[in-house]
Amino acid sequence: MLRFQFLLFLIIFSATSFAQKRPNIVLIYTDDLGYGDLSCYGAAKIKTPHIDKLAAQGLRFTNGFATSATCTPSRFSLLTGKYAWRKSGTNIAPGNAGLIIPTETPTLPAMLQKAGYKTGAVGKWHLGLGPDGGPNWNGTIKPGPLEIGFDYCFLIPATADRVPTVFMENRHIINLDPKDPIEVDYNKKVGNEPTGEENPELLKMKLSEGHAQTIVNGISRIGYMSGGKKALWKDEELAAHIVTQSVKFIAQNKNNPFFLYLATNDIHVPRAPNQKFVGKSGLGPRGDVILQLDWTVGEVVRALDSLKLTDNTLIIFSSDNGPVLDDGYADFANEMLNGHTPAAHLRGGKYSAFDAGTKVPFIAYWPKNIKPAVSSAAISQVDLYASLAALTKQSLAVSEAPDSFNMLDALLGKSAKSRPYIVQHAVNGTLSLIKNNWKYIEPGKGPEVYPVTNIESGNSANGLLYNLKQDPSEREDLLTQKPKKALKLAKELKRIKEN
Ligand code: NG6
Ligand code: CA
Repeated sequence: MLRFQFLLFLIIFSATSFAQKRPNIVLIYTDDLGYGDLSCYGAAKIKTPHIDKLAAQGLRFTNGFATSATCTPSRFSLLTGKYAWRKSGTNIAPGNAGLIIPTETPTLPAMLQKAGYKTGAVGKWHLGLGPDGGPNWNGTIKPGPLEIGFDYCFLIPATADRVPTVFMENRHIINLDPKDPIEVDYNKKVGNEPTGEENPELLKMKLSEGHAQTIVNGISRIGYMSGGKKALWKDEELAAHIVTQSVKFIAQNKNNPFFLYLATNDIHVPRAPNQKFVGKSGLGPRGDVILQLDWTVGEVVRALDSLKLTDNTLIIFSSDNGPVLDDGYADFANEMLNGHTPAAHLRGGKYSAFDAGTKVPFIAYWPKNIKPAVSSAAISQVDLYASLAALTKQSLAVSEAPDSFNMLDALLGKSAKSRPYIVQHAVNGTLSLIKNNWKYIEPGKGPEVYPVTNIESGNSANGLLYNLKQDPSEREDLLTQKPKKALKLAKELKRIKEN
Protein backbone atom coordinates (compact mmCIF):
# COMPACT_ATOMS: atom_id res chain seq x y z
CA MET A 1 0.00 0.00 0.00
CA LEU A 2 2.75 2.39 1.01
CA ARG A 3 4.64 1.52 -2.14
CA PHE A 4 1.53 2.33 -4.23
CA GLN A 5 1.14 5.71 -2.55
CA PHE A 6 4.78 6.47 -3.23
CA LEU A 7 4.33 5.59 -6.89
CA LEU A 8 1.28 7.77 -7.15
CA PHE A 9 3.21 10.61 -5.58
CA LEU A 10 6.01 10.15 -8.09
CA ILE A 11 3.60 10.20 -11.03
CA ILE A 12 1.83 13.36 -9.83
CA PHE A 13 5.12 15.02 -8.97
CA SER A 14 6.67 14.42 -12.37
CA ALA A 15 3.49 15.46 -14.19
CA THR A 16 3.29 18.76 -12.33
CA SER A 17 6.99 19.47 -12.65
CA PHE A 18 6.73 18.89 -16.43
CA ALA A 19 3.78 21.28 -16.53
CA GLN A 20 5.80 23.86 -14.63
CA LYS A 21 8.78 23.40 -16.86
CA ARG A 22 6.95 24.00 -20.10
CA PRO A 23 8.21 27.42 -21.10
CA ASN A 24 6.01 30.31 -22.04
CA ILE A 25 6.57 31.37 -25.62
CA VAL A 26 6.50 34.97 -26.76
CA LEU A 27 6.91 35.43 -30.50
CA ILE A 28 7.62 39.06 -31.30
CA TYR A 29 6.90 39.41 -34.98
CA THR A 30 7.90 42.79 -36.36
CA ASP A 31 6.92 44.30 -39.66
CA ASP A 32 9.31 45.31 -42.48
CA LEU A 33 12.36 45.36 -40.20
CA GLY A 34 15.55 44.87 -42.20
CA TYR A 35 18.59 42.72 -41.49
CA GLY A 36 20.62 45.90 -40.89
CA ASP A 37 18.07 47.88 -38.85
CA LEU A 38 19.27 46.88 -35.36
CA SER A 39 22.49 47.74 -33.59
CA CYS A 40 22.95 44.06 -32.69
CA TYR A 41 23.00 43.35 -36.43
CA GLY A 42 25.63 46.00 -37.05
CA ALA A 43 23.61 49.21 -37.45
CA ALA A 44 25.84 52.08 -36.41
CA LYS A 45 23.39 54.95 -36.87
CA ILE A 46 20.70 53.71 -34.50
CA LYS A 47 20.70 52.11 -31.05
CA THR A 48 18.28 49.36 -30.09
CA PRO A 49 19.40 48.41 -26.56
CA HIS A 50 16.39 46.30 -25.56
CA ILE A 51 16.55 44.10 -28.63
CA ASP A 52 20.35 44.04 -28.40
CA LYS A 53 20.01 42.64 -24.88
CA LEU A 54 17.98 39.68 -26.19
CA ALA A 55 20.67 39.13 -28.82
CA ALA A 56 23.59 39.48 -26.40
CA GLN A 57 22.08 37.16 -23.80
CA GLY A 58 20.46 34.82 -26.31
CA LEU A 59 21.08 33.34 -29.71
CA ARG A 60 21.43 35.67 -32.69
CA PHE A 61 20.94 34.01 -36.04
CA THR A 62 22.79 35.29 -39.08
CA ASN A 63 20.86 33.04 -41.46
CA GLY A 64 17.28 33.44 -40.29
CA PHE A 65 14.59 33.76 -42.96
CA ALA A 66 10.98 34.79 -43.39
CA THR A 67 9.38 32.61 -46.05
CA SER A 68 8.17 35.54 -48.15
CA ALA A 69 9.14 39.08 -48.98
CA THR A 70 5.72 40.42 -47.96
CA CYS A 71 3.54 40.22 -44.91
CA THR A 72 0.50 38.02 -45.53
CA PRO A 73 2.30 35.01 -47.00
CA SER A 74 5.04 35.11 -44.35
CA ARG A 75 2.41 35.10 -41.59
CA PHE A 76 0.47 32.33 -43.30
CA SER A 77 3.60 30.14 -43.47
CA LEU A 78 4.59 30.91 -39.89
CA LEU A 79 1.19 29.99 -38.46
CA THR A 80 0.52 26.92 -40.63
CA GLY A 81 3.99 25.45 -41.23
CA LYS A 82 3.15 25.41 -44.91
CA TYR A 83 4.54 27.65 -47.63
CA ALA A 84 1.95 30.24 -48.60
CA TRP A 85 2.82 29.87 -52.28
CA ARG A 86 1.25 26.41 -52.16
CA LYS A 87 -2.14 28.03 -51.67
CA SER A 88 -3.73 30.67 -53.89
CA GLY A 89 -5.17 33.80 -52.32
CA THR A 90 -2.36 34.23 -49.80
CA ASN A 91 -0.71 37.32 -51.26
CA ILE A 92 -0.92 40.76 -49.60
CA ALA A 93 -4.51 40.75 -48.33
CA PRO A 94 -6.84 43.71 -48.85
CA GLY A 95 -8.40 45.01 -45.64
CA ASN A 96 -11.71 43.35 -46.44
CA ALA A 97 -10.41 39.86 -47.23
CA GLY A 98 -12.05 36.85 -45.61
CA LEU A 99 -9.93 34.66 -43.31
CA ILE A 100 -7.33 33.08 -45.56
CA ILE A 101 -6.35 30.22 -43.22
CA PRO A 102 -9.14 27.64 -43.60
CA THR A 103 -10.48 26.70 -40.17
CA GLU A 104 -9.69 23.03 -40.72
CA THR A 105 -5.98 23.78 -41.30
CA PRO A 106 -3.73 22.74 -38.41
CA THR A 107 -2.03 25.78 -36.94
CA LEU A 108 0.83 26.57 -34.60
CA PRO A 109 -1.45 28.11 -31.93
CA ALA A 110 -3.89 25.17 -32.14
CA MET A 111 -0.99 22.76 -31.69
CA LEU A 112 0.14 24.70 -28.60
CA GLN A 113 -3.43 24.73 -27.27
CA LYS A 114 -3.31 20.93 -27.41
CA ALA A 115 -0.07 21.09 -25.45
CA GLY A 116 -1.92 22.95 -22.70
CA TYR A 117 -1.02 26.52 -23.61
CA LYS A 118 -3.26 29.56 -23.48
CA THR A 119 -2.74 31.30 -26.79
CA GLY A 120 -3.09 34.99 -27.61
CA ALA A 121 -2.60 37.15 -30.69
CA VAL A 122 -1.95 40.84 -30.13
CA GLY A 123 -1.23 43.39 -32.87
CA LYS A 124 -1.27 43.21 -36.63
CA TRP A 125 -3.27 40.39 -38.22
CA HIS A 126 -3.40 40.84 -42.02
CA LEU A 127 -4.63 37.29 -42.67
CA GLY A 128 -8.21 38.23 -43.46
CA LEU A 129 -11.27 37.95 -41.23
CA GLY A 130 -14.74 36.53 -41.61
CA PRO A 131 -16.19 34.61 -44.54
CA ASP A 132 -15.12 35.10 -48.18
CA GLY A 133 -15.92 38.68 -49.12
CA GLY A 134 -14.99 39.92 -45.64
CA PRO A 135 -16.78 40.32 -42.34
CA ASN A 136 -19.65 42.41 -41.10
CA TRP A 137 -17.63 44.83 -38.99
CA ASN A 138 -20.69 45.71 -36.93
CA GLY A 139 -21.54 42.19 -35.86
CA THR A 140 -19.73 39.08 -34.74
CA ILE A 141 -16.55 38.73 -36.78
CA LYS A 142 -16.07 35.08 -37.49
CA PRO A 143 -14.13 33.04 -38.50
CA GLY A 144 -10.97 34.68 -37.24
CA PRO A 145 -8.10 33.94 -34.86
CA LEU A 146 -10.42 32.28 -32.32
CA GLU A 147 -11.47 29.72 -34.92
CA ILE A 148 -7.88 28.72 -35.74
CA GLY A 149 -6.32 28.18 -32.34
CA PHE A 150 -6.13 31.45 -30.46
CA ASP A 151 -7.93 31.79 -27.11
CA TYR A 152 -7.70 35.56 -27.21
CA CYS A 153 -6.97 38.29 -29.70
CA PHE A 154 -6.57 42.06 -29.78
CA LEU A 155 -5.99 43.10 -33.34
CA ILE A 156 -5.29 45.63 -35.98
CA PRO A 157 -7.47 43.80 -38.52
CA ALA A 158 -5.15 44.20 -41.54
CA THR A 159 -2.39 46.82 -41.61
CA ALA A 160 -2.46 50.35 -40.26
CA ASP A 161 -2.51 51.73 -43.80
CA ARG A 162 -5.74 49.84 -44.64
CA VAL A 163 -9.24 50.52 -43.38
CA PRO A 164 -10.96 49.82 -41.07
CA THR A 165 -8.66 51.64 -38.66
CA VAL A 166 -10.20 50.17 -35.51
CA PHE A 167 -9.24 47.50 -32.98
CA MET A 168 -10.90 44.15 -32.77
CA GLU A 169 -10.99 42.17 -29.52
CA ASN A 170 -11.94 38.53 -29.88
CA ARG A 171 -14.91 38.74 -32.27
CA HIS A 172 -15.92 42.40 -31.98
CA ILE A 173 -14.74 45.89 -32.84
CA ILE A 174 -13.88 47.80 -29.66
CA ASN A 175 -15.81 51.00 -28.79
CA LEU A 176 -18.20 50.65 -31.68
CA ASP A 177 -21.34 52.76 -31.33
CA PRO A 178 -24.22 50.79 -32.89
CA LYS A 179 -25.73 54.12 -33.97
CA ASP A 180 -22.63 54.83 -36.04
CA PRO A 181 -21.98 51.60 -37.92
CA ILE A 182 -18.80 50.99 -39.89
CA GLU A 183 -18.95 50.67 -43.62
CA VAL A 184 -15.91 49.57 -45.60
CA ASP A 185 -15.48 49.41 -49.34
CA TYR A 186 -12.33 48.81 -51.34
CA ASN A 187 -13.82 49.79 -54.69
CA LYS A 188 -16.00 52.85 -54.27
CA LYS A 189 -16.26 55.72 -51.85
CA VAL A 190 -18.67 55.26 -48.94
CA GLY A 191 -19.81 58.06 -46.62
CA ASN A 192 -18.63 61.64 -46.62
CA GLU A 193 -15.21 61.42 -45.02
CA PRO A 194 -12.55 63.31 -46.96
CA THR A 195 -10.03 61.34 -48.97
CA GLY A 196 -6.36 61.89 -49.71
CA GLU A 197 -7.19 62.30 -53.35
CA GLU A 198 -9.84 64.98 -52.88
CA ASN A 199 -8.44 66.81 -49.88
CA PRO A 200 -4.65 66.55 -49.80
CA GLU A 201 -4.53 69.79 -47.81
CA LEU A 202 -5.94 67.90 -44.81
CA LEU A 203 -3.07 65.43 -44.64
CA LYS A 204 -0.45 65.52 -41.91
CA MET A 205 1.53 62.90 -43.82
CA LYS A 206 1.61 63.19 -47.59
CA LEU A 207 1.33 60.10 -49.73
CA SER A 208 3.75 59.11 -52.47
CA GLU A 209 1.83 56.22 -54.02
CA GLY A 210 -1.57 54.60 -53.42
CA HIS A 211 -2.99 55.38 -49.94
CA ALA A 212 -5.21 58.10 -51.46
CA GLN A 213 -8.51 57.02 -49.95
CA THR A 214 -10.27 57.75 -46.65
CA ILE A 215 -8.40 60.10 -44.31
CA VAL A 216 -8.31 58.94 -40.70
CA ASN A 217 -6.29 60.85 -38.09
CA GLY A 218 -4.84 63.08 -40.83
CA ILE A 219 -3.47 60.07 -42.74
CA SER A 220 -5.08 58.77 -45.91
CA ARG A 221 -5.40 55.00 -46.26
CA ILE A 222 -5.99 52.17 -48.70
CA GLY A 223 -9.75 51.63 -48.88
CA TYR A 224 -12.84 53.69 -48.07
CA MET A 225 -14.47 53.76 -44.68
CA SER A 226 -17.28 55.59 -42.94
CA GLY A 227 -18.76 55.45 -39.44
CA GLY A 228 -17.16 53.90 -36.36
CA LYS A 229 -15.99 57.36 -35.22
CA LYS A 230 -15.61 56.40 -31.56
CA ALA A 231 -13.69 53.28 -32.46
CA LEU A 232 -11.00 54.92 -34.60
CA TRP A 233 -7.46 54.62 -33.36
CA LYS A 234 -4.70 57.21 -33.22
CA ASP A 235 -1.64 55.88 -35.00
CA GLU A 236 0.62 57.56 -32.46
CA GLU A 237 -0.88 55.32 -29.76
CA LEU A 238 -0.77 51.98 -31.57
CA ALA A 239 2.48 50.76 -30.01
CA ALA A 240 1.28 51.62 -26.49
CA HIS A 241 -2.00 49.76 -27.01
CA ILE A 242 -0.13 46.72 -28.26
CA VAL A 243 2.16 46.81 -25.21
CA THR A 244 -0.77 47.23 -22.79
CA GLN A 245 -2.73 44.32 -24.21
CA SER A 246 0.36 42.10 -24.42
CA VAL A 247 1.28 42.78 -20.81
CA LYS A 248 -2.31 42.15 -19.75
CA PHE A 249 -2.36 38.80 -21.53
CA ILE A 250 0.96 37.83 -19.93
CA ALA A 251 -0.22 38.82 -16.44
CA GLN A 252 -3.52 36.99 -16.81
CA ASN A 253 -1.70 33.82 -17.78
CA LYS A 254 1.23 34.00 -15.41
CA ASN A 255 0.22 30.76 -13.69
CA ASN A 256 -0.13 28.65 -16.80
CA PRO A 257 1.98 28.16 -19.91
CA PHE A 258 1.10 30.71 -22.57
CA PHE A 259 1.92 31.51 -26.17
CA LEU A 260 1.79 35.16 -27.15
CA TYR A 261 1.97 36.03 -30.83
CA LEU A 262 2.90 39.69 -30.55
CA ALA A 263 2.78 41.18 -34.03
CA THR A 264 3.90 44.79 -33.96
CA ASN A 265 2.65 47.50 -36.27
CA ASP A 266 6.16 48.93 -36.29
CA ILE A 267 7.94 49.54 -38.52
CA HIS A 268 5.28 49.36 -41.26
CA VAL A 269 3.81 52.48 -42.88
CA PRO A 270 2.26 54.84 -41.94
CA ARG A 271 5.19 55.59 -39.66
CA ALA A 272 3.61 57.83 -37.04
CA PRO A 273 5.64 57.42 -33.84
CA ASN A 274 4.43 58.56 -30.46
CA GLN A 275 5.60 62.02 -29.40
CA LYS A 276 8.10 60.30 -27.06
CA PHE A 277 10.05 59.10 -30.08
CA VAL A 278 9.52 61.88 -32.60
CA GLY A 279 12.87 63.20 -33.77
CA LYS A 280 14.82 60.97 -31.37
CA SER A 281 16.62 58.80 -33.92
CA GLY A 282 17.79 61.57 -36.21
CA LEU A 283 16.74 59.31 -39.09
CA GLY A 284 13.20 60.63 -39.50
CA PRO A 285 10.01 58.72 -38.75
CA ARG A 286 11.40 55.39 -39.97
CA GLY A 287 14.23 55.57 -37.44
CA ASP A 288 11.88 56.84 -34.74
CA VAL A 289 9.56 53.85 -35.12
CA ILE A 290 12.57 51.53 -34.81
CA LEU A 291 13.16 53.18 -31.39
CA GLN A 292 9.46 52.67 -30.61
CA LEU A 293 9.78 49.01 -31.57
CA ASP A 294 12.79 48.68 -29.27
CA TRP A 295 10.75 50.27 -26.47
CA THR A 296 7.96 47.75 -27.10
CA VAL A 297 10.39 44.89 -26.64
CA GLY A 298 11.77 46.51 -23.49
CA GLU A 299 8.29 46.87 -21.98
CA VAL A 300 7.39 43.25 -22.66
CA VAL A 301 10.64 41.99 -21.13
CA ARG A 302 10.12 44.29 -18.14
CA ALA A 303 6.65 42.80 -17.59
CA LEU A 304 8.06 39.27 -17.78
CA ASP A 305 10.81 40.24 -15.32
CA SER A 306 8.41 41.80 -12.85
CA LEU A 307 6.24 38.67 -12.90
CA LYS A 308 9.39 36.52 -12.53
CA LEU A 309 8.61 34.73 -15.75
CA THR A 310 11.73 35.60 -17.73
CA ASP A 311 13.74 32.48 -16.85
CA ASN A 312 11.02 30.23 -18.11
CA THR A 313 9.98 32.16 -21.20
CA LEU A 314 11.33 31.60 -24.69
CA ILE A 315 11.26 34.87 -26.62
CA ILE A 316 11.62 34.64 -30.38
CA PHE A 317 12.11 37.88 -32.26
CA SER A 318 11.95 38.25 -36.03
CA SER A 319 10.46 40.21 -38.94
CA ASP A 320 7.90 39.28 -41.61
CA ASN A 321 9.98 40.60 -44.51
CA GLY A 322 12.87 42.90 -45.30
CA PRO A 323 13.16 46.67 -45.33
CA VAL A 324 11.62 49.34 -47.51
CA LEU A 325 12.08 53.12 -47.42
CA ASP A 326 9.33 54.80 -49.44
CA ASP A 327 6.40 52.40 -49.12
CA GLY A 328 3.73 54.82 -50.29
CA TYR A 329 3.98 57.76 -47.86
CA ALA A 330 6.32 60.75 -48.19
CA ASP A 331 7.82 60.30 -44.72
CA PHE A 332 11.42 61.21 -45.60
CA ALA A 333 12.73 57.69 -45.09
CA ASN A 334 15.15 58.18 -48.00
CA GLU A 335 16.00 61.78 -47.32
CA MET A 336 16.84 61.19 -43.65
CA LEU A 337 18.69 57.90 -43.99
CA ASN A 338 21.90 59.60 -42.88
CA GLY A 339 24.07 56.67 -43.92
CA HIS A 340 21.94 54.02 -42.19
CA THR A 341 21.79 50.73 -44.14
CA PRO A 342 18.48 48.91 -43.45
CA ALA A 343 19.49 45.88 -45.52
CA ALA A 344 23.12 45.86 -44.31
CA HIS A 345 25.23 44.21 -47.04
CA LEU A 346 22.27 42.40 -48.61
CA ARG A 347 20.81 43.16 -52.04
CA GLY A 348 17.15 44.08 -52.60
CA GLY A 349 14.55 44.68 -49.90
CA LYS A 350 10.89 44.05 -49.14
CA TYR A 351 9.11 42.49 -52.17
CA SER A 352 12.41 41.27 -53.66
CA ALA A 353 13.78 37.85 -54.62
CA PHE A 354 17.22 39.03 -53.52
CA ASP A 355 18.23 38.13 -49.98
CA ALA A 356 17.17 41.36 -48.26
CA GLY A 357 13.55 40.45 -49.02
CA THR A 358 13.50 37.52 -46.62
CA LYS A 359 16.76 37.38 -44.66
CA VAL A 360 15.80 39.10 -41.45
CA PRO A 361 16.81 39.55 -37.81
CA PHE A 362 16.07 36.35 -35.91
CA ILE A 363 16.80 36.05 -32.19
CA ALA A 364 15.96 33.38 -29.62
CA TYR A 365 16.23 34.28 -25.93
CA TRP A 366 15.60 31.97 -23.01
CA PRO A 367 17.97 32.65 -20.11
CA LYS A 368 17.51 29.25 -18.50
CA ASN A 369 18.12 27.20 -21.62
CA ILE A 370 19.89 29.18 -24.31
CA LYS A 371 23.54 30.16 -23.95
CA PRO A 372 24.58 33.48 -25.48
CA ALA A 373 25.94 32.87 -28.97
CA VAL A 374 25.73 33.75 -32.64
CA SER A 375 24.44 30.99 -34.89
CA SER A 376 24.96 30.70 -38.62
CA ALA A 377 22.51 27.78 -38.88
CA ALA A 378 20.01 28.43 -41.66
CA ILE A 379 16.54 28.49 -40.16
CA SER A 380 13.18 29.56 -41.57
CA GLN A 381 10.14 30.88 -39.75
CA VAL A 382 8.18 28.01 -41.28
CA ASP A 383 10.24 25.77 -38.96
CA LEU A 384 8.86 27.26 -35.78
CA TYR A 385 5.79 25.02 -35.95
CA ALA A 386 7.67 21.69 -35.87
CA SER A 387 10.36 23.05 -33.56
CA LEU A 388 7.89 24.30 -30.97
CA ALA A 389 5.96 21.03 -31.32
CA ALA A 390 9.18 19.22 -30.40
CA LEU A 391 9.76 21.59 -27.50
CA THR A 392 6.28 20.94 -26.12
CA LYS A 393 6.41 17.22 -26.94
CA GLN A 394 3.60 17.25 -29.47
CA SER A 395 3.69 14.76 -32.29
CA LEU A 396 2.53 16.00 -35.68
CA ALA A 397 0.17 14.24 -38.07
CA VAL A 398 1.70 13.40 -41.45
CA SER A 399 -0.10 16.21 -43.25
CA GLU A 400 0.46 18.74 -40.48
CA ALA A 401 2.92 21.62 -41.08
CA PRO A 402 4.27 19.95 -44.24
CA ASP A 403 7.09 22.43 -44.87
CA SER A 404 8.24 22.76 -41.28
CA PHE A 405 11.47 21.10 -40.13
CA ASN A 406 12.15 20.38 -36.50
CA MET A 407 15.01 22.81 -35.88
CA LEU A 408 14.69 22.80 -32.09
CA ASP A 409 18.36 22.02 -31.51
CA ALA A 410 19.38 24.93 -33.72
CA LEU A 411 16.78 27.17 -32.09
CA LEU A 412 18.18 26.42 -28.65
CA GLY A 413 21.79 26.69 -29.79
CA LYS A 414 22.55 23.00 -29.26
CA SER A 415 23.38 22.46 -32.91
CA ALA A 416 24.77 24.56 -35.74
CA LYS A 417 23.11 22.35 -38.32
CA SER A 418 21.14 24.21 -41.00
CA ARG A 419 17.85 23.17 -42.53
CA PRO A 420 18.66 21.44 -45.85
CA TYR A 421 17.60 24.38 -48.03
CA ILE A 422 15.85 27.76 -47.93
CA VAL A 423 13.03 28.73 -50.29
CA GLN A 424 12.37 32.46 -50.73
CA HIS A 425 9.13 33.84 -52.15
CA ALA A 426 9.06 37.29 -53.79
CA VAL A 427 6.00 39.54 -54.18
CA ASN A 428 5.38 38.50 -57.80
CA GLY A 429 5.51 34.81 -56.94
CA THR A 430 9.11 34.21 -58.03
CA LEU A 431 10.79 31.53 -55.93
CA SER A 432 14.48 31.18 -55.12
CA LEU A 433 16.36 28.27 -53.64
CA ILE A 434 19.43 28.46 -51.42
CA LYS A 435 21.33 25.22 -50.96
CA ASN A 436 24.93 24.65 -49.88
CA ASN A 437 25.69 28.35 -50.28
CA TRP A 438 24.42 28.51 -53.86
CA LYS A 439 21.35 30.54 -54.70
CA TYR A 440 19.18 30.17 -57.77
CA ILE A 441 16.43 32.70 -58.54
CA GLU A 442 13.94 31.35 -61.06
CA PRO A 443 12.99 33.52 -64.08
CA GLY A 444 10.51 36.20 -63.01
CA LYS A 445 8.28 38.69 -64.79
CA GLY A 446 8.20 42.38 -63.96
CA PRO A 447 10.56 45.34 -63.72
CA GLU A 448 14.15 44.96 -62.56
CA VAL A 449 13.61 47.80 -60.11
CA TYR A 450 10.21 48.43 -58.56
CA PRO A 451 9.06 52.02 -59.00
CA VAL A 452 8.49 54.19 -55.88
CA THR A 453 10.14 51.75 -53.46
CA ASN A 454 13.17 51.70 -55.77
CA ILE A 455 13.92 48.11 -54.76
CA GLU A 456 15.77 45.69 -57.05
CA SER A 457 13.35 42.86 -57.71
CA GLY A 458 15.58 39.99 -58.83
CA ASN A 459 13.35 39.56 -61.89
CA SER A 460 15.11 38.19 -64.97
CA ALA A 461 14.19 36.39 -68.17
CA ASN A 462 16.46 33.37 -67.61
CA GLY A 463 17.02 33.17 -63.89
CA LEU A 464 20.03 34.15 -61.79
CA LEU A 465 22.70 32.18 -59.95
CA TYR A 466 24.93 33.33 -57.09
CA ASN A 467 27.64 31.84 -54.93
CA LEU A 468 26.60 33.29 -51.57
CA LYS A 469 29.78 32.22 -49.81
CA GLN A 470 31.97 34.32 -52.07
CA ASP A 471 29.31 36.83 -53.00
CA PRO A 472 26.83 37.39 -50.15
CA SER A 473 25.58 40.58 -51.80
CA GLU A 474 24.46 38.72 -54.95
CA ARG A 475 26.47 40.87 -57.32
CA GLU A 476 27.90 38.39 -59.82
CA ASP A 477 25.38 36.31 -61.74
CA LEU A 478 27.00 32.96 -62.58
CA LEU A 479 24.10 31.49 -64.58
CA THR A 480 25.89 31.39 -67.93
CA GLN A 481 29.17 30.25 -66.36
CA LYS A 482 27.60 27.41 -64.38
CA PRO A 483 24.53 26.23 -66.28
CA LYS A 484 24.69 22.73 -64.75
CA LYS A 485 24.65 24.10 -61.23
CA ALA A 486 21.67 26.31 -62.08
CA LEU A 487 19.81 23.41 -63.67
CA LYS A 488 20.40 21.21 -60.63
CA LEU A 489 18.98 23.85 -58.30
CA ALA A 490 16.06 24.52 -60.68
CA LYS A 491 15.24 20.80 -60.60
CA GLU A 492 15.47 20.69 -56.82
CA LEU A 493 13.17 23.71 -56.59
CA LYS A 494 10.71 21.99 -58.93
CA ARG A 495 10.80 18.91 -56.71
CA ILE A 496 10.06 20.99 -53.61
CA LYS A 497 7.23 22.79 -55.43
CA GLU A 498 5.63 19.53 -56.46
CA ASN A 499 6.04 17.94 -53.06
C1 NG6 B 1 1.52 47.65 -50.82
C2 NG6 B 1 1.39 49.06 -50.26
C3 NG6 B 1 2.36 49.20 -49.11
C4 NG6 B 1 2.14 48.10 -48.08
C5 NG6 B 1 2.18 46.75 -48.76
C6 NG6 B 1 1.89 45.62 -47.83
C7 NG6 B 1 0.90 50.86 -51.89
C8 NG6 B 1 1.48 51.77 -52.92
N1 NG6 B 1 1.76 50.03 -51.30
O1 NG6 B 1 0.60 47.46 -51.85
O2 NG6 B 1 2.21 50.45 -48.52
O3 NG6 B 1 0.88 48.28 -47.47
O4 NG6 B 1 1.26 46.69 -49.81
O5 NG6 B 1 2.88 45.51 -46.89
O6 NG6 B 1 -0.28 50.88 -51.64
S1 NG6 B 1 2.97 44.23 -46.00
O7 NG6 B 1 4.17 44.35 -45.21
O8 NG6 B 1 1.78 44.22 -45.17
O9 NG6 B 1 3.02 43.09 -46.91
CA1 CA C 1 5.58 43.38 -43.72
